[in-house]
Amino acid sequence: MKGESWPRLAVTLFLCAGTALAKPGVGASTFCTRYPTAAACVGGQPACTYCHTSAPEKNAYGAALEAKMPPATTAPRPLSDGDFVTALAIALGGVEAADSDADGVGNLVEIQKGTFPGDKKSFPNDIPCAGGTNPAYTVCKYDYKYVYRKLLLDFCGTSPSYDVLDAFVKSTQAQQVATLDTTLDGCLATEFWRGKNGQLWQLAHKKIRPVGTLKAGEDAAAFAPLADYYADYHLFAWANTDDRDARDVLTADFTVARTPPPTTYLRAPVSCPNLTDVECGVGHTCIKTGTFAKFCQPSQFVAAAFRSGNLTSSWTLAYNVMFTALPRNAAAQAYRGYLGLDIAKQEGLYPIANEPKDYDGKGVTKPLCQQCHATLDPLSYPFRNYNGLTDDPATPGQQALQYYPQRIEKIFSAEAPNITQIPEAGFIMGKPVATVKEWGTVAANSDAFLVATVNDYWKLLMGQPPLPEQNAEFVNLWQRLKTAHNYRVTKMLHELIRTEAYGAP
Ligand SMILES: [Ca+2]
Ligand SMILES: [Ca+2]
Repeated sequence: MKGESWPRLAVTLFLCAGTALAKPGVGASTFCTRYPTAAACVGGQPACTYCHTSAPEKNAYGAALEAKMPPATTAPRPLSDGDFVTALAIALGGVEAADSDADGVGNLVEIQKGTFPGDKKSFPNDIPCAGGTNPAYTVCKYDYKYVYRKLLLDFCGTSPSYDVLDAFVKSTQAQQVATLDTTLDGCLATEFWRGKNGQLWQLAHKKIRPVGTLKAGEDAAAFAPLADYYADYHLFAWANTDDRDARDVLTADFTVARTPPPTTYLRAPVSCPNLTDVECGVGHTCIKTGTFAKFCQPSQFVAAAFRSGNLTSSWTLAYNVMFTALPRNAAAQAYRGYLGLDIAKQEGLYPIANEPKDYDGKGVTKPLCQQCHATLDPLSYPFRNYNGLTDDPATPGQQALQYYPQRIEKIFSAEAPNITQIPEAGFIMGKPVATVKEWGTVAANSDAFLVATVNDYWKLLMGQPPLPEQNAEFVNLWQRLKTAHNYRVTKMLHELIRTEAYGAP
């Protein structure tokens, strides 16, 4: 693979325009310590817009908080982190009863129901079942017939015949409940749901970001076959079907093969010295690369000891690392795709003290950049040895898409004076991690992963993110995905179809 032959992508730096918050991370964490089940805090932290219009201008809620902070005359600015936390905690309590944006609903109620206390156009809309009759369904109440039709449409892509629906309606409620469960299980095994380009693959698109003109392997592009992202879809589908752990998508050190229809996903052997292409599964070849053993999955060149699911897939390294020294895009895209935290939108900021260091000389210590890069750069450090497409001049064509120790020293040392000082240890969500494998484990075990996972399905099945009045059911679902179902998505889906949000027309 010749690095020079592909177009260089400009390094994307996150320019957090106009942010002059005094204490972005500290403020958000103080808020979430006080309101841990608020919609703005489940799995993440409130964005700057919670208190600001365009920073430093505050919205009505932010202004109300500021008025409760000790005046600058008695408490000179900037406050220390400790003083700020203490003062903000008092201020938060002091404005809970007020209705700062004058939309008729108090701040505390808005915080708990997931609407914005600083935006008068955002308020809870949970008028219970007012009027409205639909002759075909029992409106505003869980309706088994409605659920049966919706479930078949959502998970099987079909509608029931008149006779089938009639038989369902005439069965007892206990039978209807059982029919819904068996129907769901049947649908989850269909090509519509789990097959190539099926619903599950649609869910994965935003995480994987496929580019057909760069595809290798099955359905390879004629122009520039860089890597086979079907491997990423296979692992995602594996982790989200049958009795498997959804966290595998971020932590697996194995690869997954897809059978011909009826589609199942099989764990492929890590190395396959004696396997044939056929035994490796459809669309997969048993290959040997460089000094490593043979691998079953096409184009997965990272050695198993350094693999962490789709974080380190060939496609991730080809497309998100590409030619960059410090792979910020790889870290940011994983953070956004799998945890729902978009640093460019100032989500998931956990600034680390004395960061960023700007090892690669990109100017990220400038005030406008510093705030986001204090989170993003430490988030990216563990990826420093994962090589994209850049050649090591000493071994041209040998080091693409691999974990390559001393990668910065060997390939990028001329890019900036301090660049070789980039550490491999970094931070994710404020927690120190030594490697990408640790990064993946912390990410997969986080509330953010649970929230993002359930939110994906919720949006697919309900057509939009949870409404304020649905927040309680939503929180229950993602919390139980961990506590009751040990990360089995199939079990979560059986609960999801029981919710009022899904079953009330
Ligand atoms: Ca209000
Ligand atoms: Ca409001």
